[in-house]
Amino acid sequence: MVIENTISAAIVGSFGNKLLDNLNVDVAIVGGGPSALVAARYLAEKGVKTAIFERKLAPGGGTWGGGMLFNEVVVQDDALDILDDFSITHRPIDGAKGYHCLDSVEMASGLIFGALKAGSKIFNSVSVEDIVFKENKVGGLVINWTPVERLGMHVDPLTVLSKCVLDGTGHPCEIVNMAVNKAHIKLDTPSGGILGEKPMWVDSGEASTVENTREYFPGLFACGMSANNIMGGYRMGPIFGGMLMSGKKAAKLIAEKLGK
Ligand code: 48F
Repeated sequence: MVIENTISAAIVGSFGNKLLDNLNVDVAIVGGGPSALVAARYLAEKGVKTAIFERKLAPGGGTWGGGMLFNEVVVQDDALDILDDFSITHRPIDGAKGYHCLDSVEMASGLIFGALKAGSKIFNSVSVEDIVFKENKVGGLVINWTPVERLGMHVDPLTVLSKCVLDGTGHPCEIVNMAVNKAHIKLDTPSGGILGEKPMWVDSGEASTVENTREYFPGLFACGMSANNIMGGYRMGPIFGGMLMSGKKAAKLIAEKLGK
């Protein structure tokens, strides 16, 4: 085979095998933001078969841009152990005891690298356009290429089956929205629906992001800003400890559910 063909065959074959191997996973995670990447790493480390489906070309979600494109973020003491697990550098902020600054590009790339190295797979440029809903349970995802979605092409999707789905789609909580609007499920929330994110209150939002990370319907979990939107928590801006701790909590709850 000539080299051009060898390279193309290697890419197509390798990707084909990766996708085939992940058409049936333990946990299908939607979105590759910070909370999802942390969850993926700790799940994979426990031997849970985990794949992330991320709409954009680059996973990392809202991490890259820091605060208003100044590429630094802040993390509080409570989440430093997670940064250390990922070997991400942090330094204390003078005059703000308990808070640390870090480079947002190192954080995004470190979280992605850590999730992959632990054994999770990431499918980027893939949009989740629907859920699989069978026998009153969320059983997987309906996926398509993001360019197909963006161009509005009339192309049927493929499906990924999973024991659990984790909604890590950030502010819009897209997957839980689909479940509520299309499958007409009642969530485990005070109203049975999505309460809607409140404006900014940093410390309240940080705490509630972790509290609100849980299972909202059999087989359907939410983490990060998605969880906060579902339960009507406050937003918190470029402080990321809550996102990291939310991901770790999601991994623990899901692993327990799966008996791992
Ligand atoms: O929003 P995002 O970064 O998720 P997060 O883990 O973190 C929130 C913080 O970045 C920040 C914050 C910190 O204080 O408030 O906002 O909650 O990442 C969500 C990812 O999900 C992808 C989206 O492209 C982004 O990278 N995503 C959203 N909907 C879909 C999706 C979908 N339907 N299919 C695939 N990916």
